[in-house]
Amino acid sequence: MPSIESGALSPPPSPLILTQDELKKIAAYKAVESVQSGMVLGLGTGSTAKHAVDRIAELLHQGKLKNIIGIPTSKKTHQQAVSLGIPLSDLDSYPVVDLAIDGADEVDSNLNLVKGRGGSLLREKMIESACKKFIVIVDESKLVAHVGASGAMPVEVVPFCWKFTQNRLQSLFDYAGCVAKLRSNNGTEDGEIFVTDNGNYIVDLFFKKDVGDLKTASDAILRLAGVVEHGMFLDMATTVIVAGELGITIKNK
Ligand code: ABF
Repeated sequence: MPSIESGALSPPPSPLILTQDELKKIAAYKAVESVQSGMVLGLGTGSTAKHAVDRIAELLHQGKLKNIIGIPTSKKTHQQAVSLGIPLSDLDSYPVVDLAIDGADEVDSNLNLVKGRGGSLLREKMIESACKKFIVIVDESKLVAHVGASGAMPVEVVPFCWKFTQNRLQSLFDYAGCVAKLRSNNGTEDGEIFVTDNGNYIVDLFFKKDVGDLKTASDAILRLAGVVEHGMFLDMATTVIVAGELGITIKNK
């Protein structure tokens, strides 16, 4: 069972309502307190992880952190880190990552995650599965009872005969009323197809009913030829930091 710590925000809760972005920043800054000089760091993607990357750069420039190597989880984060002067490398050179800090789309009480609505799930999963410690940072809107029960479950697929793969994915979860949709840049069916950093497409799965055991669902998706990876991150997060109006909650695996 995950253990839970709670703490007041600093400064303590006030009548001021914090914006969602302020909550994301609070979670991100809390996570960066775990970064130590000399670490190889997985740098996450998304609006929450962006705050963590900014903060790491700030501490580097202040001389409070030294000899950090960042491994970015997307081209966008790569650009951000380069612009901030964070030294970068990759998994080929550093196959063991000390710590990754990244956001998520959904988090359940067992610290299982849905990620990839931002489109970077493959690099995120490669880097975060190579980590000794993986801290997930979210605002409280990301907490769910069951991952995959609401919103898209992204699956990265090769472009070759993507409709075939999409149909097979939908059939796989027929029992859960699955609707599989190719992701486009503007969210419409006839919009330009969204292409990942790896040149692949994303099929988003929407379930009307419970998919059942997540590990079984994960294995079934990964067995389909044409699938590259999916956005279920099961048993990977070691810590989840949740920022809410009443304070920070830290859940440890
Ligand atoms: C990444 O960014 C993703 O895996 C997830 O899809 C998304 C979360 O975005 P945000 O922090 O902007 O809500 O972490």
